[in-house]
Amino acid sequence: MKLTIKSLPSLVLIAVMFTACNSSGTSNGNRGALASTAAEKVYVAPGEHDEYYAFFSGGYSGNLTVYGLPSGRMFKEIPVFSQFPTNGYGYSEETKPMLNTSHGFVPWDDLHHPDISQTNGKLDGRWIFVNGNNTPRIARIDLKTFETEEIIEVPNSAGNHSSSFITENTEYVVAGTRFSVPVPQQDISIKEYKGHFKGALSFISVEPETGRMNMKFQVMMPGFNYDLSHPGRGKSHGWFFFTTYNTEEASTLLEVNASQNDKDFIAAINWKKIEEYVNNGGGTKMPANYAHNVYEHATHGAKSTMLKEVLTVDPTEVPGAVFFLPTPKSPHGCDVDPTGEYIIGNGKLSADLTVHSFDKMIAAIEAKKFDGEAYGIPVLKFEDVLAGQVKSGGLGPLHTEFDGKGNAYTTFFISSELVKWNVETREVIDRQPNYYSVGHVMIPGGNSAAPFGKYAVAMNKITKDRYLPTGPELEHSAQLFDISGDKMELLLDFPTHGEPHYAAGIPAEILAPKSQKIYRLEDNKHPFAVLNGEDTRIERNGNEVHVYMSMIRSHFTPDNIEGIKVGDKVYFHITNHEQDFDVPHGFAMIGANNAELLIMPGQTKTLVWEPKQVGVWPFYCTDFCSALHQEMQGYVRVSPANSNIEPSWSLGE
Ligand code: K7E
Ligand code: CUA
Repeated sequence: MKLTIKSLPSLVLIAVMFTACNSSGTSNGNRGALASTAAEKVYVAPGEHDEYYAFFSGGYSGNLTVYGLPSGRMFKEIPVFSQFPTNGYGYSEETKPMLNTSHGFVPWDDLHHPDISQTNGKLDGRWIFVNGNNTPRIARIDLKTFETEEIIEVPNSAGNHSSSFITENTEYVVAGTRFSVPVPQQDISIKEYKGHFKGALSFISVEPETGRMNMKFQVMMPGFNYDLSHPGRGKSHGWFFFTTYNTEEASTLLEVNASQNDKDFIAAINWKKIEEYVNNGGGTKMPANYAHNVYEHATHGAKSTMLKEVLTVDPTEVPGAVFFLPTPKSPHGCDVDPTGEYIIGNGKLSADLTVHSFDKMIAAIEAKKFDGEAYGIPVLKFEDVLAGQVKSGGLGPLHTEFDGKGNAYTTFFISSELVKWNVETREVIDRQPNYYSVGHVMIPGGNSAAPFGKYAVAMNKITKDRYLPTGPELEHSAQLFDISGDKMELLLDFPTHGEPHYAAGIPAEILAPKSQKIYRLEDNKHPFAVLNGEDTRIERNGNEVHVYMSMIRSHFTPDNIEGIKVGDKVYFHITNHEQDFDVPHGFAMIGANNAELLIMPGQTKTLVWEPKQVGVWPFYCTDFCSALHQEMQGYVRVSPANSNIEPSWSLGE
């Protein structure tokens, strides 16, 4: 079927009708979920552990959620770009700097693509990188502590979507702009978009020991939309591939105007070549303003630094570094197979999948077989780089993942299905319906040279009748498939939180043994920590009051505080003296305008409270920590602003 813009709405309608009336359990997939073998395959007996961790992006929740596979049980939500009252992230004084940006404090984002660090193309399980789309940021989460350790803002970027994918030795985490913008930002008419806006592709280096990120360089590309990206690997290591759409450079009604060209491009970037160029002094430093926020486990606190300069590279100045591969038709996913030979472009408006060959691309470049240029960047000929097409018979292809056994799995949003095909022969092997309208699919290690091809998880956009109704909105649904055989078998539906776009999975045996149990008190370098009895105190400095407090089962030291006045700004610096796994304490203060705190064993955290009313006000522990948890409480006496009562504290008097 030829897909035109005019026919698209009716296709969407047909697809919706198809999926909506296909819910009566008549398909293979649905029966599979009811079969007892499927139940056995996902049953993790009480006390047993799952085989894989799966990290799901939270989309507009701004956070990352952690699940077990195959059970589909949710283990944790890791706050990244969003304030999280559950543990005080983004509310405590220590973590507020993590959410600082050039736009000020931005306590949420739209998180799409987790990617786990790699060594030699294999998952090493040290860190997971994620992108914030809205206020362009990349975050690094430590997989020993499951805490966000670092966030770097991406200047000259907007809708940071072709992010945050890493190279095979985690040399770089790469972030591409979805929306092109004026660079530097300026006050010009939107009608001047064409030719005047730029698309920045950022290469953020990762320090091998610590994981620290540094904005190494930005390639300033033409003003297209850069949608997704993946690294080369194996023989294509050193290259990075980005899908583009809106090569028309339309600035209004993109739904129509950005769908005019029969082909858009995959941009192939030889980052090794550009790295060499900048290491030899190439590139142009330009003024910029972007935040770099780093959390230190030693001090249990974050610092935000504003950076003022970024190194930009004009791709036409580095011959042989950037090429365009014509790809039909507004491609979304850009996926590289585990061998590094095939680059798959999924044209959202094309029924066929485009499979490019890395070898053919190199041969065409060496033979200088170009088909013109775009803004000085050579365009290769479609036929010269094409390995072949998958006549999929599906509609609206989005994303592809690999099982490491020569098969690819592509999601189709419109026809709502997962299609398995052979990477070499490009023949379709199997197709299974999704309920409904699938976005990404994830196979643990699927974006690496060595995937674990046992399970695939489809992440669906529409849940509809799959769960009990919960008002107008339902949580999105994930579907777990067993992909160990020729045919995929649907095993399980489970709800996910926020809007998962991509996910990343890793065998539990890689992460679990390294998981940190406590923070050692003797390593606590927090400047306001209370490490022994003498440190407990209250200091007044004008209307700022610092309370140095500790907690252990089942009391606070101190538990009674006097001499606080209306109009004071009270900083509770609280150190958890427990050294036992899984024994946090909470701290909640009546009338606090921020959050409570959840403080891990050995950690110090600070909550600010500004009392507004005279009286005696209680605080308490929010985490049921012992049989005497309900006794874990205290009082603060608040006197009038003009009172002379000196600060004092007590315990057990
Ligand atoms: Cu297709 Cu942001 Cu990767 Cu959503 S994206 S589905
Ligand atoms: Cu400490 Cu409850």
